[in-house]
Amino acid sequence: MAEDRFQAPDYYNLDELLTEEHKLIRETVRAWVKKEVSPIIEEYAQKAQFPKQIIAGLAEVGGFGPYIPTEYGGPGLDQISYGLIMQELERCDSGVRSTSSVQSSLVMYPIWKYGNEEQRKKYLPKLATGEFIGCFGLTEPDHGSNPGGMITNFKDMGDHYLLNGAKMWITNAPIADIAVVWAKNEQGRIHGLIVERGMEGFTTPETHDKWSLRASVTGELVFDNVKVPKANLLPNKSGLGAPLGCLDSARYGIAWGAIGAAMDCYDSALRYSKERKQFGVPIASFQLTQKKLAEMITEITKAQLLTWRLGVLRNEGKATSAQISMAKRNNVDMALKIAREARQIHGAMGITGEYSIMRHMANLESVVTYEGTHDIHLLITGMDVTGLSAFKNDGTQF
Ligand code: TGC
Ligand code: FAD
Repeated sequence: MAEDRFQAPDYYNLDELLTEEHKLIRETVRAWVKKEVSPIIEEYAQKAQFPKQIIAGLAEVGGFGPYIPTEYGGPGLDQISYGLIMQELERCDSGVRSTSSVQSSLVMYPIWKYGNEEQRKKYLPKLATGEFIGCFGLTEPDHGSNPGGMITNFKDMGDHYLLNGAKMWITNAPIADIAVVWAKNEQGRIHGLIVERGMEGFTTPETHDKWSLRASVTGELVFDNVKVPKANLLPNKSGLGAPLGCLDSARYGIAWGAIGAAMDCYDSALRYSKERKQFGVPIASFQLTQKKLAEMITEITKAQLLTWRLGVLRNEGKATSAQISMAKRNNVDMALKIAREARQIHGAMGITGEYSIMRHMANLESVVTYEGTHDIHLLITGMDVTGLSAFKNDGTQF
């Protein structure tokens, strides 16, 4: 990839809404990304490998559990700081942000919120430093948008639980030391279990041939009569609301992350259009190019405002799941459209690894699907404003 020349757009002076601490955290992550990740990310994406060597640095800049309290090894930051970290990571690559999202919101968050003190002390400090990598198993081969239909199950065998089933499309599964797995008990109630690598009957085959999130590793979780100690059940919340609560935190991070990807595409397109000449003039002087750039910066600015406000609501404990859902959907859709327009502005160069655009575009095709597809999020907003669920659409609610 060409030198990382990123300049962050801030059309509405939104920096004035940030504290000095927020700006320091953002600059620290941005500098680390430019020095350590930007120079290698394209090579790893091309090779379809996760750059494991970034784990320690990611932990140092607060990428693992930004809001986890210091007593459990986390940095204890607020929600705006968490968002800014996600923005800076995804500015480089959605896969890097994914690594951080899963560890923070889908593994550390449930252990912190639904676990007991022994589980918190045992796992959180090691997850915060990256000594342990975690993954989150909710999706199954036949249950993606409808996780409530899951068939992975566990039986009470007296001194342990016996876990059977399979999860699919799991970020970090092949490299994970632990997995937070959602499964039904004999009464059909969903619970979270911590499954550790090395438990007999637990395997994590890798998913190959992805055209998206190539610098992030994805796999399956297969449970064949796995004996899980009773101490590994998360005791403080059960039901579908438990995994969905984790998704609230992760979707919030994605809303910020998508702005990062969009900012990178816009910044690159703006610079390229001023440097690239056709018909004797910079392509930035053509009205059709300016229309694209003007629409991009408008949409980025709207997303920045929406997401900053959501962060304030999260800090106050007032953000609803539906508000988070709206920001995830809007911002990922916005970033995907900007990536496609930016690709056009770069002409043929836009399809090469010389620029980050095509990688962002391909990555965002996963981001628009995981953590709830675009259409599922439309239906969440639809349900919130009408009070009527369109998910099952079987007429029983009328
Ligand atoms: P529904 O009947 O509406 O709700 C069941 C229970 O859950 C509660 N609830 C929530 N609680 C907390 N946060 C939320 N966001 C919640 N949404 C709902 C709800 O109140 C209810 O509680 P209770 O006490 O009444 O039982 O459930 P449903 O079966 O109709 O499904 C609703 C739907 C479709 C919105 C939900 O299932 C959904 O969000 N589906 C999308 C699935 C999804 O997002 N999967 C993500 C998998 S993880 C992933 O993709 C990681 S990618 C990682 C990366 O690399 O970054
Ligand atoms: P489906 O649910 O089969 O949906 C297919 C299509 O049908 C979509 O367009 C959807 O919008 C539409 N649809 C479904 N239901 C409705 C409805 N009621 N009304 C209208 N349209 C509907 N999961 C995890 O648990 N952990 C992870 O770490 C994880 N990481 C992932 C990493 C990657 C790279 C990817 C691609 C996925 C990951 N996922 C993970 C899975 C992800 O959450 C699911 O792919 C997603 O929830 C959608 O499920 P699905 O792919 O089965 O699609």
